[in-house]
Amino acid sequence: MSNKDLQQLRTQIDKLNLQLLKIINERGLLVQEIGKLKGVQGTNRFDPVRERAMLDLILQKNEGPFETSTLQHIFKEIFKANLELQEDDHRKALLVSRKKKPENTIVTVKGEAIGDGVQRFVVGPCAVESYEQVAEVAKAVKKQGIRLLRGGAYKPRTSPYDFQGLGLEGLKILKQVADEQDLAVISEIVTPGDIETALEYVDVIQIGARNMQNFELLKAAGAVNKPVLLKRGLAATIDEFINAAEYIMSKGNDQIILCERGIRTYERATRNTLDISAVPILKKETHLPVLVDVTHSTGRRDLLLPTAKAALAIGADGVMAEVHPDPAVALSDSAQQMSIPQFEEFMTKLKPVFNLNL
Ligand SMILES: [Mn+2]
Repeated sequence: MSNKDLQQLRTQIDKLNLQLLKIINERGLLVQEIGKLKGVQGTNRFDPVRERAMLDLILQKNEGPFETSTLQHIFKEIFKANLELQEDDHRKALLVSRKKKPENTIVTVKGEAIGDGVQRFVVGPCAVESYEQVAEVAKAVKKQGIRLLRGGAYKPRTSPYDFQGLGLEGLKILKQVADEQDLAVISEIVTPGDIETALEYVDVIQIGARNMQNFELLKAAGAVNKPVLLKRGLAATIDEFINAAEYIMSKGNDQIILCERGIRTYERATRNTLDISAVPILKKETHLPVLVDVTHSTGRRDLLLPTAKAALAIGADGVMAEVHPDPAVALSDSAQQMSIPQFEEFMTKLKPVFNLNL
């Protein structure tokens, strides 16, 4: 074979490479279109039956010189790349993603700009039990320069026989105390039907861990003009958490605060396992503020301070913790709520370490 022949053959190869390139990209475009259709229909992007049929067709039509198994391997790689292309496209499209909006979302609640770089605290009792109880905690919260008061009026409990919360009466108490002390109220709502009523009483609607994938509730919260604090589900992946936030934002409400609250693992030393690395991942993947709930992630009073330090050090926009005037008699979460003196000590130990602007 002369050098000239070799050159000619190589030119032909180059031509074929360009044709392959064009065909592979054309295929990619078609697959993206299919992905959009599937997105609308809500069907799974990966369809193994369809993939098997495509591989069988290659087997039928292969005339060589390549072995069918070799070709099937090459095609399998093409299929994989195409599937990834669909998923990239899908992620790009998420409204909560950094890809969609590179700058941080700041959620302003009664003048408190959550996500502006200053780390904040959300503190209050687990459950609203009485006016006196909430008022006492609120005073201690305000004394620390904190303006975000939490409290549960509707309590989704593990057992139906446990205290279920005061309901609307609880929201009224929170609102009264917050008005008296000029604080903002964050409280959980558990049914879509209660959202309208809650607007009158709360400054932030909380969607709790057990309801993170209650899609009707997410959609209802997405349809109102009120900030939403969304907690990560107890067995939810970060991707599922992000998609839950997307449910809210897809309905028009972009005032969303995410809250990591621990996930269920095999570890029993803590009530849940605080997934601390979720914080920078969520900050990277989304433009939303991220809080860490140290009370429910640990379930242990002795771990509140070290986990709060970890949360602030890793870049959380705030820390959520529960405080009760007399934790021993609390109707819920008595093992992990701080007493008021314990809370004061907690804040005293955090203030010199972090720039909390308090
Ligand atoms: Mn609690």
